[in-house]
Amino acid sequence: MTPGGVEDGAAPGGVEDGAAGLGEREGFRSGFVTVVGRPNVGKSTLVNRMLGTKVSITSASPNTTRTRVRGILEGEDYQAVVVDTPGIHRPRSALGERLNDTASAALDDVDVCILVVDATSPVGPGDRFVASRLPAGSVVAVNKLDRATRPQLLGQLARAAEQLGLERAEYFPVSARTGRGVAELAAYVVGLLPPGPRLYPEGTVRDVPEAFHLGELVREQLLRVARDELPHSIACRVTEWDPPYVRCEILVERESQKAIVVGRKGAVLKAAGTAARRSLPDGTYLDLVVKVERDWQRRSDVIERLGY
Ligand SMILES: Nc1nc2c(ncn2[C@@H]2O[C@H](COP(=O)(O)OP(=O)(O)OP(=O)(O)O)[C@@H](O)[C@H]2O)c(=O)[nH]1
Ligand SMILES: [Mg+2]
Repeated sequence: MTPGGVEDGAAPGGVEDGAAGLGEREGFRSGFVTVVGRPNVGKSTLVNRMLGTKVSITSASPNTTRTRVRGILEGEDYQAVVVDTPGIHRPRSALGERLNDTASAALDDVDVCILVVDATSPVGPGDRFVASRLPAGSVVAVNKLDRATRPQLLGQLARAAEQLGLERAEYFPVSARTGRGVAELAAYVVGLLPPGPRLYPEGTVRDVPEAFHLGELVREQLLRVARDELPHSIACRVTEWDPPYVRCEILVERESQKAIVVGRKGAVLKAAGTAARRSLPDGTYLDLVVKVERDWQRRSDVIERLGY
């Protein structure tokens, strides 16, 4: 059996059904909240924090997120589809170009944009480039508040307001890591949603195919041990989804990288498998297979096959 929908193509249930479709009350509001910014500013950590659960993987290296990842934030009278996106950057490979295209496309159809900037590093050309593509009324989250001193934070808020060139923007200091300020940000964003129907059945947490999500969890574990260029070279793809048997391929670009990912006596691979299995039903057999796919980052056919 091949994994159902490795591609991110599943239409949200009931969108076509219109306002009556999923039993929402009068005055219901809904829409898309897209989170954008440079790599590594904490977009995925923030999305997870807003949703109270992990929908998107995070790591200390840039360009971790490679696809649009949708999580659903809901209350009695609203449903927000919170969309995590790849960090927008100066691309150096076909993969990098794909990530930028994905992030840009996510800006086409949004109700609210959250631009995330890092409180601990200066607002720079990368932030301004992203900001220049955002609609008026976007929301700026100045993240990593836990690591910034008060003067640093105040300086960053002033610089963001002055340099990002965003009209009618609101600024929120937050720490995605500790959660500080995130409830206020989420409440503000929910208040901006237009009237609209429920977009997903009540209780939906994320719109990411299970097989793809599992591959991501495996990759997240491997990113913890990866250094230098290796994070960019790792890709994970579930090639068989036949519970309790699940097979996940791990691609790297060179033999030397394979040795790192496998680890001494298979220790790294084993630890990654154990951690990833925690999110699978008991008794699942997770088969991890490492393969060398030379320079896959530069090959659009492989990028396509990986679902990026
Ligand atoms: N101290 C601190 N670190 C944070 C905070 N938010 C995120 N981080 C760290 O910043 C790093 C990047 O976080 P991600 O959420 O993966 O960043 P991202 O913007 O999604 O990155 P890409 O997907 O690569 O574009 C990780 O090491 C996070 O733990 C925060 O509020 N405080
Ligand atoms: Mg991310």
